[in-house]
Amino acid sequence: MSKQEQQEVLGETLGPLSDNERIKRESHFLRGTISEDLKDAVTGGFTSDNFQLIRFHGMYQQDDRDIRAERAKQKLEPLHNVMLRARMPGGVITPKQWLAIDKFASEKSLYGSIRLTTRQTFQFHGVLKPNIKLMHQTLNSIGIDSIATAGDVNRNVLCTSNPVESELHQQAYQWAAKISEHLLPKTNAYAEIWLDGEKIEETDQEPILGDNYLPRKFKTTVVIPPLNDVDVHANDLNFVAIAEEGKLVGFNVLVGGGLAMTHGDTTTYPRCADDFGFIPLEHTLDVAAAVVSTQRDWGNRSNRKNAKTKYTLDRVGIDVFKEEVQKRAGVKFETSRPYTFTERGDRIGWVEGIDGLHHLTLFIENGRLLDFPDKPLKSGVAEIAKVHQGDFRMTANQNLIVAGVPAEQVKEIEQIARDYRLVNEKTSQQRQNSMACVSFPTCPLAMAEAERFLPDFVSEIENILDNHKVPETESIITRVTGCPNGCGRAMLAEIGLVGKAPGRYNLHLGGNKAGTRVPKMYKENITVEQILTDIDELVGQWAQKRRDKEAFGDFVIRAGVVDEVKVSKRDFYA
Ligand code: SRM
Ligand code: SF4
Repeated sequence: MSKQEQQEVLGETLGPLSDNERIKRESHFLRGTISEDLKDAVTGGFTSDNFQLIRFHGMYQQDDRDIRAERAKQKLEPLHNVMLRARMPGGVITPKQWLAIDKFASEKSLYGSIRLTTRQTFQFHGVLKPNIKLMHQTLNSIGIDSIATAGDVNRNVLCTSNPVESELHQQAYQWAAKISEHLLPKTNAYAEIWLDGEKIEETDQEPILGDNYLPRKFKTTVVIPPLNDVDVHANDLNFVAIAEEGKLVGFNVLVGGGLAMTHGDTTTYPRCADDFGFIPLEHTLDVAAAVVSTQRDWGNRSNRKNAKTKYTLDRVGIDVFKEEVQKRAGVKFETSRPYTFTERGDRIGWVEGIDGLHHLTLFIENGRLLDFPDKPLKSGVAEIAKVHQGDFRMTANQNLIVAGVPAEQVKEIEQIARDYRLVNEKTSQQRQNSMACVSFPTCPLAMAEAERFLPDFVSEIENILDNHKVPETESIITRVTGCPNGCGRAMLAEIGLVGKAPGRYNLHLGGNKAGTRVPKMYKENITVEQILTDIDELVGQWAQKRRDKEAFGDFVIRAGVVDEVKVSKRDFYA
């Protein structure tokens, strides 16, 4: 490689470093002046550097956008508060932990809700400055932290949450937990700031993440085919479990997925991950560290919009990146072992695992657990937690599994779930397969409604399906994100709405059931009325002209409504 090529691979020719790089460098291993800022009672917020740094500790500064203008009129600063996102590899949480987070959300957060996320964890919204330390100490007392659930680090590691094949799930879950630990920041900053821990500067070394941490957020999953419930193609690094006779023997490794883009910037695009090949189990942690460190050294630190692994792969070439990972990990990827993904959703209702235990998946619309006037959902889960002897699993589809229920307790749990409206047989397949990000009022980046818009939008889609006599057993994977960042994973949906402005969205079509295809933009910046008119027309065509059980996302491509996105960099905007 010539010197110039080397510099290009290292990203040295991409321009001056972004300000986030300065913030990380000067942060003294993520400490900044957060502790001092916490004591400043004059403002409810954090200074600009700490505003970024608290993310590495799992928090975002927010304010309620519904009341922002009103407060400004009254010459008040926005009602600053933080959102916290916990670190829960594989989404596993015990009933005791649940009861503690339920209590904290009820007593100390502005909204009183627990929000299950698309990455298998929960968020508290609306925690005011005086309660932040208490929040971390409460979590710590029950064995939960929020380290590295945000910021330029490896985030919460996902793992297929379907516990039916319990033994395999258990093994996969243990790997998710190990990978999470292995890639975690080593600085003691979290313990010092939030848990009043002793200052231990000897630990100030980051052998994997590097002293300046990663160029951008980094996401990892462990998935058990044929279920792609974690949506691997939204993630930088994925370990696809390969089993022989029910025992995990290794992983196929997929690198470079990600869904975000920026309106009007065609250098940004959603992209599926590439298959690097198979590795035996014992190389898992080395490969994880090698992918992370290659991205650490080669990722774009000048332009944060082009900083994720997906862009590094497209800039340096997949083969060059893969070769470097092999070199750093000291392994050679073997030919990928065969596997297929067939579906993504959670199986709502009861299933019996191979170990004879029972698992109840509760559909939680938008993942929002709150006591609604007609549905006391949050109290219902707390009541289950009081008697449940197994654990809970948060899914990557914002649902909750009551896992590991012995046969003799099934009736009791079922009764509680029914009493609190956590079970509703009338919920359609369509609703179960629809999802939205948080968006308004808490998300500062929201351009259009998502969570608050989804329930009525789904009702309209249900009517359309009904009018065209689509059987109730069928549905179209429909997702809404309030802006092009893609938190609701609309860029892997059959119908994807991407927020553009209040009441206006870009309409994308053509994802598939397995989640292995990015949908293409069909129309830009259109109203909800227009979207429903278009969907009505297209569902009508689908219902009449589909072949066998052809899915909607496949039909719109075959019928030429949109082109297939095969290679994002080439096809997404073509
Ligand atoms: Fe996200 C930023 C919510 C999953 C891509 N995301 C945000 C913030 C924190 C807004 C901000 O930066 O201030 C949102 C907070 C809203 C709120 O009030 O809670 C937010 N993201 C969420 C959650 C809660 C959506 C949900 O409805 O469940 C999900 C939390 C996941 C978790 O537990 O860790 C969430 N975010 C995702 C996903 C989906 C996934 O990972 O499977 C994506 C797309 C996949 C990807 O990363 O490519 C996603 N979020 C983003 C981005 C764009 C990143 C990029 O590559 O440019 C941002 C903005 C950013 O980082 O600059 C963002
Ligand atoms: Fe906020 Fe946009 Fe993510 Fe929705 S997609 S939560 S609006 S950042």
